[in-house]
Amino acid sequence: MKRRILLGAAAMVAALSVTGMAVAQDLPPLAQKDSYKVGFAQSESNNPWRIAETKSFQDTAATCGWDLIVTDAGGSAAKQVADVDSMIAQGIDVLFLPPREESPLIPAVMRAKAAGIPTFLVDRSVDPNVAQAGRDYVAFLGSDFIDQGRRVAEWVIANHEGDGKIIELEGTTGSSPANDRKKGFDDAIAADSRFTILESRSGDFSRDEGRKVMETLLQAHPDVNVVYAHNDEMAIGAIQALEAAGRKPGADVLIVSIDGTKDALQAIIDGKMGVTVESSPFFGPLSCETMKKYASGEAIEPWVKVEDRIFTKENAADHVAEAY
Ligand code: GYE
Repeated sequence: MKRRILLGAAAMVAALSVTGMAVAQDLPPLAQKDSYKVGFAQSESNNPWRIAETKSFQDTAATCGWDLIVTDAGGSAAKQVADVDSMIAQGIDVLFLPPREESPLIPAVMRAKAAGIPTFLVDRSVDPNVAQAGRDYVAFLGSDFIDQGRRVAEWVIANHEGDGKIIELEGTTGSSPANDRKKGFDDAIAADSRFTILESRSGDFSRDEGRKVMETLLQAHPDVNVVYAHNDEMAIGAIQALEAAGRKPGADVLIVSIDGTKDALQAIIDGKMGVTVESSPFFGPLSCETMKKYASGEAIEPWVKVEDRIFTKENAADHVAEAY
């Protein structure tokens, strides 16, 4: 790990020291055309968030002049790498990639660059010590996951009375949102001595895994009274496990999470969940806009940040109809 950090830093210094602009000039250019062969290499389709994201790309294709190839890696980083290789072989002009995990997808990013294909990371990022926006790929389009975790923690601190005994359900191990949502939450909650994290374990961002992990952790920690899930699907799985064990989510256990799915907003309306900080899956229009700017020669920020709302009992009913 240390060695990789050093190598990454050395490479960056070398690139910068040639001329101030060398980093940006390293990227493959994109011609201005009426239509583009575009690849979107989805990581999995086992939850409403991923399905909404894929649909957003498909809905954008016609208006943005995309001849769109979509693949589904079915939850395997190795398959996602192979999917990108196959897109490169098919001669795509542009790649949109949500890297399932931070490190395993880096070779795919590097091969796309070597093939002269500009790559935009969408919704998840890669290890910044190894691959960098503005040098190895154009930009990361997505949310501030550390901030999302911090906002959940701040909401819990402000709204939970008495001591908090927390179970944390982490997202996919090695994914940027799991790493950062953990960091943001854990650092912020540590500032209030009322709270203890009893245990933190991965539920792979999936409802079913979330339910199973919650079942197991509930046996070990019956005193839990707060569940922080890194996404709504795992929060819903946790609610199912708690109810099956005779607990009352919303009354004796506070459930908090991230995303803003229809089921989560409904759980807030039903009083079973306290808060979900938004993480939008609707990347199609932003991807189109950013790609067109890049093709026209405009400078692209390394991080095209998405602003997230927050959903609680104050506003969940206003948004549930349009949610996915
Ligand atoms: O929160 C989760 C999905 O990468 C931001 O991945 C995304 C996350 C999202 O599976 O539900």
